[in-house]
Amino acid sequence: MNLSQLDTLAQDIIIRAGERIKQSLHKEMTITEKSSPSDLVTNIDMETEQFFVKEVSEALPEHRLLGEEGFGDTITDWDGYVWIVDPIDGTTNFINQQRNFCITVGIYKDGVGELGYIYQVMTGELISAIRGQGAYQNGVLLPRLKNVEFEDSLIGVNASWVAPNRHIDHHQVAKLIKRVRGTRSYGSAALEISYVVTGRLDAYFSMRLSAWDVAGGMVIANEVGALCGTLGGGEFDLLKKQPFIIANPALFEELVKDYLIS
Ligand code: 2AM
Ligand code: CA
Ligand code: CA
Ligand code: CA
Repeated sequence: MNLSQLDTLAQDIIIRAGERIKQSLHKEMTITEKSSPSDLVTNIDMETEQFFVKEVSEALPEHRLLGEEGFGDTITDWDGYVWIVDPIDGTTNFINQQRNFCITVGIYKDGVGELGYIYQVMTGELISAIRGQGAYQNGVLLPRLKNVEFEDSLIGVNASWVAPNRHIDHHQVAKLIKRVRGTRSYGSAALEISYVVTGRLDAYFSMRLSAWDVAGGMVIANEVGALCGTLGGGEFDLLKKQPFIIANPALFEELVKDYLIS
């Protein structure tokens, strides 16, 4: 199967997974706490991931799958093809709002992101990318990002920017927030990444994200010239939970050096 056929298959599975989620909204769901009362999972998160595991293993038995809910494979290396899947990114939004959540998938080959997807289920917006072939919004080529100034920028923030934490200097963050045009908070990392790659936000930062939150988004980011990394500006390690930053190329370095590293 070539990359274009793999892309068609992946898009088909993602759209069908989204249909199943939409149908599930009419039924009662089961909500379970994971690590804390704000860290929830529903039966729909789990059933959606199981759907991916079934579809991928039937079509491509040699491909492995890493999913947030743990129904895929245990991944300790990146040999061969690995699908990195977040079946519902923004579970709290899914539960409380029945919108503003995404399915996001990255398909990596030997550790290199080849295909990336962020599907906003309730609006039908699908951002997709094949490495080296550009990023698309429902089939329409996305332009590369134009440089922006801090003063004209909108940045995605979440509680980890403002609640005290040992990683960042809150006086610097307050200066940043005063300098930019505005801040927004959407509650789904993948949704916010999709907003950065389409220029609706100019940066997004979160304190503790995992491979499944960002794998698809990083492939898309490359195709539009958005820069991704972790605190210190280094590469995001897909085997670790760590801070994640995505930004317009004109903002990335200054954002990390002057505002985020304490
Ligand atoms: P999730 O909905 O797939 O869990 C805001 O909560 C964003 O941070 C979401 O994209 C969410 O992904 C992600 N996130 C990562 N780890 C989280 C955690 N422990 N609790 C809540 N959200 C988490
Ligand atoms: Ca979760
Ligand atoms: Ca997630
Ligand atoms: Ca999730």
